[in-house]
Amino acid sequence: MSKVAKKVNTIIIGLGQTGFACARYFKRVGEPFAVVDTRQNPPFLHDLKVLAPDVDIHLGVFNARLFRQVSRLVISPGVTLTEPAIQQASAAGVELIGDIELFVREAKAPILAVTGSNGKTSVVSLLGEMAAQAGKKAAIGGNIGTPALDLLNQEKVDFYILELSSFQLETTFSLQAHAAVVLNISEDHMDRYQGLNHYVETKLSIYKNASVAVVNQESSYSPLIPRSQSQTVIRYALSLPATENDYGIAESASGSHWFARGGRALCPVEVLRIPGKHNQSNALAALALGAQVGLSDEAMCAALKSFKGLPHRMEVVADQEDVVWYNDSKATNPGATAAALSGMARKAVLIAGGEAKGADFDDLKPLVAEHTQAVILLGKDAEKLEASWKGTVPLYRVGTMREAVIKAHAIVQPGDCVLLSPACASLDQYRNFEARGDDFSRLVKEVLS
Ligand code: UMA
Ligand code: ADP
Repeated sequence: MSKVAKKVNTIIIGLGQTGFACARYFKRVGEPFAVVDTRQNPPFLHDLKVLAPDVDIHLGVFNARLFRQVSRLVISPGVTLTEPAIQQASAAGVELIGDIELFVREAKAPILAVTGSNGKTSVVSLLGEMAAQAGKKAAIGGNIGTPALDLLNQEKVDFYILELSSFQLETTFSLQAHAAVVLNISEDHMDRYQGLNHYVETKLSIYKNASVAVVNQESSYSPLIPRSQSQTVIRYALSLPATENDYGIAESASGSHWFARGGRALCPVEVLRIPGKHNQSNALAALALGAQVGLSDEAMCAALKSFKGLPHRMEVVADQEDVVWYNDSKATNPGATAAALSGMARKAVLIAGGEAKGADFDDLKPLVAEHTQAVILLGKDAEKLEASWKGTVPLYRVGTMREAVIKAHAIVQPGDCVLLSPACASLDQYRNFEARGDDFSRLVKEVLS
């Protein structure tokens, strides 16, 4: 069937979490819509039929003729805009937007918007904890897992905290964040972009029309940010703040290190329980953003102290016989694995590999040489990692996570650690990064028992 009903002006593309949230939204506002998905049995098919029994659902290859019959396509982030049928519709004047665009057109409370190649969920969660400590109601969503449109159902929201992926930013045009940050940019999703510049440009679009741009001074993208006269810029870095508005780290006379805004010391760095310099950088970003919505320094520091970190991000899953086992399954790109290795006081037996998403692993080579005693490689693109890291430390190839954990147990030395930080996506062997991390944690417990 390549026709939509006459009254339908909107097609939702993709029936995952985003598509189904869009369907609920359109149902609520009384806007007729149709849904398409390339899979024969997409995740929310049954739920959609319950929600809207009469809605047109088109499954199978995308159809340009169908797309040209409406005035807008609402596209899920996992669907690439370069799909020929989508491009043909766009050329014919059909509007291409995403769920975040729909959200920002409706949202009434200020928005804190967070993107970056790594650290988004950590910063957004830390901000959520800061809001809770300050007694404010923050509604948190986006790429973190709760579709943004669902946040519109919440009442008495003081502000929104949105985690935004580059995929979501591609289809967002009206965002006017109260404050926005790009935490860092390193190669990711290179299978979807024409090159790093295209990816960087997409990430930086979060700053467009933001009242306050929070900028990581240590990131190489910062000179590229488009400047606007009316925008306030607040910078942060892991060094002494350069101006009174900037955030950084100061050293006291006694040699202790403090998170600081300008000349004002906020709290000792050591209160932060999440490990590594990258998490100190995340804490500074959260402090800078939180202050923009009026959170007090006291509440924000209390949150830095109470935040325990998130599963699958440098999570200690065992500490036995002087060997620490870390689950960093969320390290799905080389930048995250670089942060894990740089912050490591112990030598690591690194378990890495999976789906490379077009990434280049050569930059990790010096860190592998310096911080690991051996590397165990698995997954679809293991060969690519092996080629990049040859000549550093012993590299072992295995087929499964079970073999990886058994091998790690056999070779790790007391005083060292075992680090699952794959630098790759999990989808070649697992449903998602959580399933990979859970499998690792379970196997570690089994092997150590
Ligand atoms: N689909 C097609 N054709 C395609 C691709 C997908 O029809 O070519 C369909 C699939 O069959 C499926 C639906 O689209 O039915 C899935 O849509 P989706 O892949 O956009 O995923 P959602 O379930 O809508 O989840 C999305 C985000 N997923 C992606 O960006 C890939 C989730 O981020 C996000 O939490 C959710 O919206 C709510 O906002 C996940 C993610 O992996 C965690 N993000 C990437 C990352 O963090 O690296 C960007
Ligand atoms: P995201 O939501 O952007 O994927 P997460 O907070 O979930 O970010 O962390 C993903 C991975 O990146 C984890 O391995 C984590 O240890 C690492 N990470 C967190 N913050 C940073 C950062 N600022 N720089 C580099 N890596 C980071």
